[in-house]
Amino acid sequence: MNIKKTAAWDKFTSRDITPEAVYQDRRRILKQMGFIGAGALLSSQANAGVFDLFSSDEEKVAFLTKTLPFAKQAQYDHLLYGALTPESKIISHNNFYEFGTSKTDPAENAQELKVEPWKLVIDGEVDKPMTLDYDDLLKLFPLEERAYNFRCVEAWSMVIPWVGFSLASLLKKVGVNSKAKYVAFETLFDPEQMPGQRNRYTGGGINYPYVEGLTLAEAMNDLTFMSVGLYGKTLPPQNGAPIRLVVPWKYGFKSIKSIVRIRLTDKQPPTSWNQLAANEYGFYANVNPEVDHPRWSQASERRIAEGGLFSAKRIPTLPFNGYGEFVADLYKDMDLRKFY
Ligand SMILES: Nc1nc2c(c(=O)[nH]1)N[C@H]1C(S)=C(S)[C@@H](COP(=O)(O)O)O[C@H]1N2
Ligand SMILES: [Mo]
Repeated sequence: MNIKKTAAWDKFTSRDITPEAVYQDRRRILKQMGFIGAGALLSSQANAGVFDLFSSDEEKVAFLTKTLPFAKQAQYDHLLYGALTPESKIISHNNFYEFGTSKTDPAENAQELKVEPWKLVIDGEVDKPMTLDYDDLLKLFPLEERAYNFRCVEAWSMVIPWVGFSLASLLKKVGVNSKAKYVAFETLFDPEQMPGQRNRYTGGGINYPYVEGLTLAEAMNDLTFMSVGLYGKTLPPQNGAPIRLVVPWKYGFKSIKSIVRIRLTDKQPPTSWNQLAANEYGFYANVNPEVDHPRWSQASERRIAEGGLFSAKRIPTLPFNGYGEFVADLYKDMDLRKFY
């Protein structure tokens, strides 16, 4: 291996290189090192080898992402409870079952996810169906930074500074018609790139593609965010590149990654975790300390900070994950035990 450590990632941190150039250069380097193409090592060994080039997660992410321009949006910052989770934790402790079911699998297995070209189709009950390409995702809307509390249904949590735009701005652009009542989302289906989609055991039993959904009112709420980045750079593959949903008052599984389709419908769409275990994961999945998961309490959460999961402190979980003043009204006539 005669590539110097610094050379491998330095060239990717500059603002003005295109993502395609980054991707091609990354492929070239991986190829030179024998990780892809004829004679490549088995993929798990190959991935371990790629990461031997880097001495930290920050170096890995610099290799994979580019800086984004954005305006800071502090409107919801007073609702954060706790400091930002370090970037190194956000990009190394992930749920992305398409790349394996353990928390470290996505960071190891997702690095070759090809995000350009990308197509995001928005269709169904809309006036002007649209297909956005990779550049559109980053350029069609002014980008904002929004830091949100993020809580997984497994009772760990983080505070994540996302970069993106509100889903409402996208829905306004396509023009939602009067038949639309729900919004359905779909992740890329590509078993060649996503080992978890090749058989039901490696993919955690999910019937792929991963799908999610919101009511139209939830989708139009200003908090509902389309993220194209975090910590000021494009999303690393393991966090759902090139574009993912973030719904901060709901359990993390609603925040679907690597989206290829957004469809407006008149019927409540199926959702992946609900299909897998309807008694454990509802359609609404609002963070609620008073409704326990059948197998564990939701009253508190382990907040991931510097030390990672093992030294994470337990803190109380807040109704709607702290965002009640902006969303509780959406559910005022609902029994939240029934509509969990
Ligand atoms: N396509 C897809 N989206 C997904 C998942 C997944 O496995 N596949 N996991 C969900 C779960 S359970 C959580 S907690 C969040 C994790 O996001 P993060 O890895 O960026 O923290 O992504 C959600 N979105
Ligand atoms: Mo989750």
